[in-house]
Amino acid sequence: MRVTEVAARAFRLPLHRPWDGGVDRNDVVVVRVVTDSGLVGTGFSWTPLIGAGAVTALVNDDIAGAVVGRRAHPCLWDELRWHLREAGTSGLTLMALAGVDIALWDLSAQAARMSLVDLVGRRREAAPAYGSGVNLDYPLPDLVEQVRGWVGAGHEAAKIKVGSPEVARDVERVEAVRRVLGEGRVLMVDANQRWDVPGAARALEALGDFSVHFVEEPLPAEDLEAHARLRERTSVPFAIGENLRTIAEFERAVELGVCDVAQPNVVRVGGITPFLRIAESMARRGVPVAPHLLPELSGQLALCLPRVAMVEDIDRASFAALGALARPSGVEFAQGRVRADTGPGHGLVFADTLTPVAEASP
Ligand code: SMN
Ligand code: MG
Repeated sequence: MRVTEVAARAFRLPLHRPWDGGVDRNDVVVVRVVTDSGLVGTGFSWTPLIGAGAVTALVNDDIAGAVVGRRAHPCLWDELRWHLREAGTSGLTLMALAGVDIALWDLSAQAARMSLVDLVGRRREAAPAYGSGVNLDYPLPDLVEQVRGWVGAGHEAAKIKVGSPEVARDVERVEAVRRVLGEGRVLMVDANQRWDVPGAARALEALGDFSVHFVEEPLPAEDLEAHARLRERTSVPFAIGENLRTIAEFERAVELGVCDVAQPNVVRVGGITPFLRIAESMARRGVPVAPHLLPELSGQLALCLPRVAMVEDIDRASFAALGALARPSGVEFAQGRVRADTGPGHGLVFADTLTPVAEASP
């Protein structure tokens, strides 16, 4: 099976309620990889706000030519990363590579008449999930209502945003959410890199009464040394990784003792191929993996990982919730678990009615 065509197109997915920081949409770059067998693989890249045009151009201008004529197989990954090296070995390059890699995995699974989960290697029928929202700017009643909704949907764990200008505001919100969750459910907080070391130490101490299961991204993601300094000042476990890109970065974080839960994002690390390598490496080091966002693909990968933590059920921002899919993906969150029954490939079929980024108002 050889590749005859690779084409990327960017589409705009407006959010139901904007995320703070002016994020009113997610963009998805859909990558079609056509083969001489008649099979067509679908991949995607994704970004909340920045980079869809650049990713589309990288795929169409710089990756397609290196893939057409080749055997359609994800083992092309290392070669393609080398091919792209002059544009950088991280960031946008990996986001573009992800679109092609996911399509090549989709093709391999379709060719084997298997689901992606079964091709990668299903280790479990279901994985734990948690309710999650981008809610730092929500008034307290909205936050409480959101978390009540997750509990109502059967979630046993929830993650909310912290990092308010005043620690007292975070304390009030975490206290209110702990009350909704009761003692028995798991509560996690995500600071999205908003603190420095003293600020994080102060806030985490102030949250000490609420049994916080982990704090996510307490500090600027690239400053792993600062995480090591914070490690000396708090016993709250750290979940990091949504802004790490390479396996070397994940391994260094573990070496420094600052990665208790690893959260690679399958698009940001460059696709399923590097995602699985990172997951294997983390498992060897005893670190569970909680795939970041992208629930319809993360939910499938979680069923295959050697050591899985939890999958994020992001509030009203799955591809399905954003109206991006032509039919149900087969990935379902219910009663605090995620399951997948996708049919051949990864089962994601993007709707043909989406608004192209080029035609959307800025
Ligand atoms: C997050 C990051 C990017 C987009 C949406 C949400 C957040 C999370 O940090 O981990 O849920
Ligand atoms: Mg996060």
